[in-house]
Amino acid sequence: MKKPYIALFAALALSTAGVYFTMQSTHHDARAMDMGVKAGTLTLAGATARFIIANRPGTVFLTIENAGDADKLIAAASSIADKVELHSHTMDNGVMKMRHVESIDVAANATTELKSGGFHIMMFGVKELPASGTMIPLTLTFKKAGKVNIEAMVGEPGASHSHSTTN
Ligand SMILES: [Cu+2]
Repeated sequence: MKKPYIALFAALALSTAGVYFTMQSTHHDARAMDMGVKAGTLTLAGATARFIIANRPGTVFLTIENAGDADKLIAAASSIADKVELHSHTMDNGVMKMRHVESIDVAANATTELKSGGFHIMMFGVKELPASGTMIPLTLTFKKAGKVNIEAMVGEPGASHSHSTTN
């Protein structure tokens, strides 16, 4: 009587292992993102994307840890967006303004944070609003580290970034 159960358990264990190895061997998934994606001396972690409503630009924040020489984030792209830009936020007479920048410096042996009120990545022309909790693909290009594929977790639309406030 017990044998079928053991066989079933073994089959389940094997299929679980199969899924695990598939996830490990494919490009970066949510689990890998938690650990950070490594590229040369860089570790990219905690990428999150925020979308307010369809046809409005989405914002991406992440942390770039650099264990080596200075680098530069020079471009970003995504298969779900028409255009992805690097932006800065600066205070201008008490008003937060954003500006399209050519690059974002990644300091040597330091952590660079792309965050609300600072440097960030903006996605334009995202036709279908990604559901919160899903992962969206993003390719970041660094001057030294080259192209790095990451995935950003889509956050709640309510906690979104706006260009006219500090949020
Ligand atoms: Cu912006």
